[in-house]
Formats: sequence, structure tokens, C-alpha cells
Amino acid sequence: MPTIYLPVSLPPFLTGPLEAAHELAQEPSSKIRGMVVPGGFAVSEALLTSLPNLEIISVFGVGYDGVPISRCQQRGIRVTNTPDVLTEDVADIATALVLMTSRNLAAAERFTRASSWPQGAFPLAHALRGKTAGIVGLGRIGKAIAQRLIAHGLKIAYFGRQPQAVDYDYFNKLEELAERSDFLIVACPGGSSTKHLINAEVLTALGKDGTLINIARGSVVDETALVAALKAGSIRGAGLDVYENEPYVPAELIASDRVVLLPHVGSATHETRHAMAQLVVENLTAHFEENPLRTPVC
Ligand code: 8YV
Repeated sequence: MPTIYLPVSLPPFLTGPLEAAHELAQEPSSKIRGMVVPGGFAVSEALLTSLPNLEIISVFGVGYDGVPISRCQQRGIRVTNTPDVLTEDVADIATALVLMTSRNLAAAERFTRASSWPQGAFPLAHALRGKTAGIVGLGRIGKAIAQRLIAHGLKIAYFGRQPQAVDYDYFNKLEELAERSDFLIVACPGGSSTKHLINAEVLTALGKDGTLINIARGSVVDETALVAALKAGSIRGAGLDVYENEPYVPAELIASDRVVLLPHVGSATHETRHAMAQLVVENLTAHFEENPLRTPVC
């Protein structure tokens, strides 16, 4: 049985089926032929060196920004991820954050629980219809977000490397998209090429009536610039599911009443996580049985 290394603890619905056909290891060694990591997990050079016979990294997530792809290619290590199965859930969370921020729903819920209602009505919020959502990265998840927001009456614009065959307005300058947007929604991959793409200039362009939504990777947003923009009131608010240093959320964000903060739950449903686990196992099985990988990255 091939030995698989799990550097962090993973759910039993993943480790159970894995155990049926593989030996699982908690420590790196030369016996290890496969590794399973969560999306965004940073695979360091030192870790790769400690696994001289590694053949495959199966990422339990769509984002493989923590995996050094060119290094893996040099060493002939295959990489797989779990695309598609999580698209709808992540798009639902982006939509929820748009609704929560525009209608101030988290505060409204706290208001009701605090029995504040008899003292007076909850303050008015902002409608969605007619507003513009600027999507940063119109991939599978970005497109699923667009579909949902159209149903809520928003107009869609987007930024990406190149225009696509869609009816939405394309911007090749992020500041220009931000300026046009009421909601700037980050849905692009993480990694060095998108690090701090959302910086102070982009937030200034988003403006005092604008809201930042991030369901992608914390690394895409300069969190220090975001905290400063929120404090200065140069943007209206933010709805975040991801952070630069998860699971730690900056105290300034926790203290801010302009933000809605979720604990990286984009794909966190029974249905989706089980489908992701199944893909992880199918990819490993395919590799060790010398069949084509189900969802290869490289
Ligand atoms: C998960 C994710 O939180 O798919 C991704 O890239 O970040 C999320 O779906 C994670 O991968 C679960 O391990």
C-alpha cells in the first residue's frame, strides 16, 4: 500500500476512505509517495526535501496557491485539486456577504437578540438593485457569483487578464473597476501574482460608498490598507471569509462595526466537503493505479 503523508489533521470522511487503500503517515519520510494538504496550505522547500520519493500532492481544495508548481514540475511531482464541486457553495457565501453587508444583517441580528427593538427601529440599510458588482477574477466561482447577483438586480463588471465572451463590462485596470463598483468582489486565485492586488489605491478608488467582499484568499488584500480604509471611512465596509494570517483575524477588524467576518466557510458544507474528499481519494487512486488523474493541475 502506498504511504500518504498528512501534514495537518483532515476530516474522517477523507481519512477513512484514504485508509482503505493507503497507509497514512503523520511524519515525513522516504517511504512517502503521496501527500494531502488543505487548500492554501504552504508546501515549503524544506517539506519537499524531507519527502524525496513524493510522487503526488492532492490538494483538498480548489486553491493550490501554497504549492510551488514549477518546483513540483521539476521534480516530476503531480498536483491535483478539487475544482467545480465547491463553486456553488463559495458563490453562495459571496452572495451572502453582499446581502449581509448591504442590509447590515449581522448587526440587525445582534440588535434583535439584544432586545433593542422596543427602543426603536433598526437603522435603514442600502438596497442592491441597480448597484454594480465588480468581480476580480471571472473564473468558475466569479461567474457563479455574477449569476446570483444578477438575480438580485445588480449590474456586473469584471477585471481579469483578458476579456471573456460574456456580456459584462470588462476593465483591464483594477482601479477603474473599483471606481465603477459598489461591491468589489475578490474571486481570483491567491499566490505571488495576486498578492496585495487590492491595495490602498484600489480601496480609495472603491470609495466611501463601496464595499469590499473577499471569498478568495486573504493574501490578495493588503489587510493593513483595508484596516486603514475602514478606519478613515474611505470605504463603506467589507465582507470577508478569508484573511492574510488564518485562523487569526486582526483585532482592528474584529473591533470594526463596518465589517462582516466569516471563518473561511466558503466550501464548508457536508455535501461539498464530501465531494472534495471523494475527488482527493479518486486522484490518489488514479495515480497509484496509473490511470489518468481526475482533476490534475500538473
Ligand atoms: C477550504 C479553500 O477551506 O478550496 C479552497 O481553496 O480554501 C477551501 O475550500 C479548504 O481547502 C479545506 O481544506
